[in-house]
Amino acid sequence: MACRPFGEGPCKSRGEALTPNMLTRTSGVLIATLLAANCSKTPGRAPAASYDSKTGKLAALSVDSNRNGKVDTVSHMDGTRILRIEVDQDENGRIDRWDFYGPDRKLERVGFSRQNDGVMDAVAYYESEGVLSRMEVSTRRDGTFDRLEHYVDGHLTRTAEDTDGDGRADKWDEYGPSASGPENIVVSTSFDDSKRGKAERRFVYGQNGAIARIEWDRDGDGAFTPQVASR
Ligand SMILES: [Ca+2]
Ligand SMILES: [Ca+2]
Ligand SMILES: [Ca+2]
Ligand SMILES: [Ca+2]
Repeated sequence: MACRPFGEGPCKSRGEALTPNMLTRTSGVLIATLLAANCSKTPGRAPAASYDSKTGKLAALSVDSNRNGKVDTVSHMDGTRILRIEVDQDENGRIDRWDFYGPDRKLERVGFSRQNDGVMDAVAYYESEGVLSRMEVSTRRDGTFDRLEHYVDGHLTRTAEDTDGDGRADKWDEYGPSASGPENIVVSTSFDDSKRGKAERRFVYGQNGAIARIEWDRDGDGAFTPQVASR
């Protein structure tokens, strides 16, 4: 599936994102499973291998990782190199997760089907082993990724969203530390109401989540000024 990125704009939502647990779960367990299954001496439990008819190289390994007689994990291979691992964890016949590996054999990104229907609607990118740096979400589940989430040290820091599907971000949320818990909370939301390519209106929130003030950048210089109350 191709990711169609969109312009992010100057600022930076709130996500029904995947759980942190889900996000940081890398495929180490899977690889271990594959290797273990590969080395298994038990008849009937070895992974089924298929080979490229032209090159003769290993092309795929099908594994029944929980040994219930049903294949739940398919590793697509180029010989000994893993290209992609597809997992159908609940064994409903539709893939829940795709692990993509780069040429350096490192996990590059993980695709998720958040509704578990075989449609990849979120893709997580990792900067190093298991550390989430970015998430792309297709909120309409149509193959277009219209929401970006940025993470620092596993914490959501900002998002950009294309709410009207024109290919450009028009809504940004900034996140900051919470006084009451480890997860960041949204501190401001900016809107590009006039579709000029940068935010012009901004809600700034207090720690209780309520709007503390409204700010404007009507001239587009990047500097926001508080709305003056009219009377
Ligand atoms: Ca199984
Ligand atoms: Ca499934
Ligand atoms: Ca837009
Ligand atoms: Ca301004």
